[in-house]
Amino acid sequence: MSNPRLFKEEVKLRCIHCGYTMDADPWTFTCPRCGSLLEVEMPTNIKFSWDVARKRRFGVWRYRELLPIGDNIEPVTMHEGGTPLLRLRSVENGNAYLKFEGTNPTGSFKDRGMSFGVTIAKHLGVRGVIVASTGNTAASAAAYSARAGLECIVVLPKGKVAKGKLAQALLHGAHVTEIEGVFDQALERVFVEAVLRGHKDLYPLNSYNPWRLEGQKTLAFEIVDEIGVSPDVVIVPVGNAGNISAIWKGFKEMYTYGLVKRLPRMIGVQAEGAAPLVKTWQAKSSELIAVENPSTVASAIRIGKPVNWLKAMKAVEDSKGVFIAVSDKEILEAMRYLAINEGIGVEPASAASLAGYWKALEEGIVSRDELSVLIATGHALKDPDTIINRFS
Ligand code: AN7
Repeated sequence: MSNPRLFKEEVKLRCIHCGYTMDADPWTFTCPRCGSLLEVEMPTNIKFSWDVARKRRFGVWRYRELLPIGDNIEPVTMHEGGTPLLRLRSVENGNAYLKFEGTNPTGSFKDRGMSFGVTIAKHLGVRGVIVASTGNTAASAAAYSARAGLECIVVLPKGKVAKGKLAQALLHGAHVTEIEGVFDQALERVFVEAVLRGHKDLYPLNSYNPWRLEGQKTLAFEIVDEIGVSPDVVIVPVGNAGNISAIWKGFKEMYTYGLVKRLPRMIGVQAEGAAPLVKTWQAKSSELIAVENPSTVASAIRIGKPVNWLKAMKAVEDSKGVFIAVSDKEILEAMRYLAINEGIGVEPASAASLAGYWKALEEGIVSRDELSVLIATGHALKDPDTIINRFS
């Protein structure tokens, strides 16, 4: 039998800056014309029905027709996604739901994109995958590449990764390289090793890889699958800004296909000490205002130069949303609040979505009766040190 098609027919890559469009290619990460980021353009005519989809398990692969992957490609999966959407009963009569991504196989939303990305890597026949990470991407890449029988190389900022995440990367047998500096330097290193050198033996799975984000857009599909409509507001903690871009893409595609009648406002939340997108947004700047030495208790989003900044700016602008900064104190209060009042244990970065929701209510950006979905990106056990140091 001939090799199955990796991508569906008519899937394209499109530059988010100049609009240049090219054929689908797993190894092109920047626009050949202007160097900006690419996004996956789905075919206009797909066959999707909720009834057919709902015969499959709730999760990433339920929505196969809405993903660019070829019909006969076998996924590398651990039943990621299908996470609970929990009503926050105690939040001041608000109409807020929390999508608890901590229940994914490795404890964060990264598993959605990693299942998708490692499926591509396996099909390409590479030796392994490589990622820079603040922790969760490393944990997820390590587990999914182990499942696929691939090597995994992770580049981490030394001494700055929460223990649970480092432990997972080691447990699953990843080769760990630690570098001086923050995530942004680790990412530059991976880009040089995996992309600029052009060896094509290690598949890079950071979020400049537009294919990985296709797995993450299923967060939007699941929300609509469960509540039947688009919420009014979706609130997302933002680091490298891949997730907010992916979720918005998911909603937009459902709108294009007539699966929803309206779109939510996207609210991106950053920590005050690592808020390049809030600064760029407030200054209405057409260039990223980077943060040189990002600092926050929420180590997952301690990122000063988000690679997907332009995608995220567009998502927030097009959706009539906003970027909000919250302090470490507010993040820790929200984390403790969820744990004590709702029984939900999340890591600090994830609690930024509740802290952002509170701020948005206070500032009149969101009203209490609006249906708001808060993305809680990772599990509390990821970062036990913060819990023991701050709450005991
Ligand atoms: C719990 O693992 O960047 O805005 O290298 O782990 O898509 O980057 C993690 C990011 C939010 C931000 N919440 O998502 C990594 C990494 C948690 C996270 C984010 C991350 P993006």
